[in-house]
Amino acid sequence: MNERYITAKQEYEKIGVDVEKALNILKDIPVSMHCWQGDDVIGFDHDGPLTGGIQTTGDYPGKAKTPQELMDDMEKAMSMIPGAKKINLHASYAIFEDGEFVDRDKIEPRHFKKWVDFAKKHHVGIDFNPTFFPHPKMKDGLTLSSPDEQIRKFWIDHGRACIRISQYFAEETGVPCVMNIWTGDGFKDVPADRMGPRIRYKESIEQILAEPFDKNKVKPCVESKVFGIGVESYTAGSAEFTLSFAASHEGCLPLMDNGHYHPTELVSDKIPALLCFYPEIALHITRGVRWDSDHVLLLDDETKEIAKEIVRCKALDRVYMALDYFDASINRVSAWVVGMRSWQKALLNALLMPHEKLTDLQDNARFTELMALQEELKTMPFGDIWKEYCRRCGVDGEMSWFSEIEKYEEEVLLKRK
Ligand code: RNT
Ligand code: ZN
Repeated sequence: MNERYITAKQEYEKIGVDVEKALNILKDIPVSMHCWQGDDVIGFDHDGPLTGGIQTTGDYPGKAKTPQELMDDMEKAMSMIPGAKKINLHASYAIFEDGEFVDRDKIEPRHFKKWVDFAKKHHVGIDFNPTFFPHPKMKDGLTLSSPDEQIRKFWIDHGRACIRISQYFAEETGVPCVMNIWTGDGFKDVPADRMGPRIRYKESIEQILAEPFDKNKVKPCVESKVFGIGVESYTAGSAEFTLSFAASHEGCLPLMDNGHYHPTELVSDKIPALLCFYPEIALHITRGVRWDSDHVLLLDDETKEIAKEIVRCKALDRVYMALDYFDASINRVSAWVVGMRSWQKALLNALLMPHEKLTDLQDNARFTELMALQEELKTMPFGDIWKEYCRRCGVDGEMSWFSEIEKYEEEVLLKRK
């Protein structure tokens, strides 16, 4: 333990914060790292391009093109990130061997066996996502809400296959699998019927959830969205739709992606509202710049505020946290490391606050002191605690991890075809 940590710890003790307790809590909070940052959301079951209202921009060299490359890159990133982790997969990352190929409605647990081996090697759980985008069976931009019954059936079967795979992940890893349903279904221009697609979407999700599963092992979620690229006027899975769906279907969680709201809406404020009603909720943590741009997560004000709400609400065991962004313009391994470390910092910052004292000031209407104390907290010696936390987790607490990235880029990424 270094001098600076000891002094910083004393500073926090003066305001009533137990630093050791904070560090112990933090290291066990599982944060789900999304595999799709590593290959620009392409996957292994088709040749791109990415469609469905989402887009990556940039052409940085060295992206992972095979399962082995993706796993190598994730492993490299994970070695520089402190704290407990999960990995987050999409169905499009199924691994086919010996020339086999099956379409998404027919995928099986065995197509993910290598991912299970990878998860076991790193002692992490797996979260999962059916992939309702880039695929010929997306008809006129619609999947689960399509008016074409055959199309809907294909995607319902895909969802059901994903429930079975999610259960397999949970059983193999011993960690519950959060299975998130997101579709970009919607229209570019003013629709004639806004309710029809939503009724069909509702019934399709119900049919997916009719697949038998153990509610303690599989945690299905529905993720909302405002709009996508080329789908600007209407999204079937709007905020009201998904919240109402989750509220009326036991065992289904709402998933909030903070890039999926109007620019002045804040997910930090929505978290405590939802926690009043739902036993568990899920998050996609991202950084939207002017729109749902999915920039790499940074330690900005809203990121800190989201973490604060989870901690303040004593909901660390009720909120499933996953990162969701994809930047193709910078080193992709560094993108993971920076984003995951930023979220760890946000959680640490939240854990290093005297929440009871702050709440007491609010409840006693001592708003002048509340404001003053909240401002003081911003200049506490946070960095010294962060460095000690990283040291204990066996990762670099300063920036020398970046030379590892440069070395990996030179020796591995730039040598890829
Ligand atoms: C898209 C959603 C969705 C995807 C991932 C790849 O806007 O955020 O969660 O980013 O499933
Ligand atoms: Zn998302």
